[in-house]
Amino acid sequence: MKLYDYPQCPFGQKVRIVLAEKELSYELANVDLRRGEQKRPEFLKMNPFGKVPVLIDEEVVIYDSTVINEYLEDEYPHPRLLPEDSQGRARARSLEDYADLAFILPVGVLMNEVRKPEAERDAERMRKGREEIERALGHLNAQLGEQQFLAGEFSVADAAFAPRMMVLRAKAASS
Ligand SMILES: N[C@@H](CCC(=O)N[C@@H](CS)C(=O)NCC(=O)O)C(=O)O
Repeated sequence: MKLYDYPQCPFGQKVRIVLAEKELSYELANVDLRRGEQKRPEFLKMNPFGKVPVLIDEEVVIYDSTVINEYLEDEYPHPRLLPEDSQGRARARSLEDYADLAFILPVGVLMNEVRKPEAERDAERMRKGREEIERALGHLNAQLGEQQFLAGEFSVADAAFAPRMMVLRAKAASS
């Protein structure tokens, strides 16, 4: 297998967690997003949206982290990263979607601002970002309750939250 990715991309990280959990070996091809390599014609042939990650498994080309993780689950079911029952599967998938849209994106917005020199930061954007992250963390805590994982055993939902959660923890520890 070959994974086209960019090291800091949280969506690629989601896929790499799943590949690691399933102990699958793969070749990593770094796509330099800063140089626009994702918009080159050769790359657009694999993903018309011009985004990483993209996975190639023999003749199969798959883009979008959620679709890639579904493919890996279908093709390499051990260990299982989705619950067996449809209710549990729906829960894991919904929480993975929530991680992508309501958590990964605002953390990215906040990180972009924090990277800038203090005088250039957009205070309003940071405030909104923090608010959205807090809302997402509140939802996450309510969903977790006393459980260690979001949908029974470790699943694609936990894999989706983990990368940005680690960035937030590192940021909190250093500030
Ligand atoms: N829904 C996609 C989102 C992928 C995505 O947004 N990738 C970003 C990097 S983290 C990207 O390739 N951006 C380049 C661009 O938009 O030009 C997924 O889950 O794979």
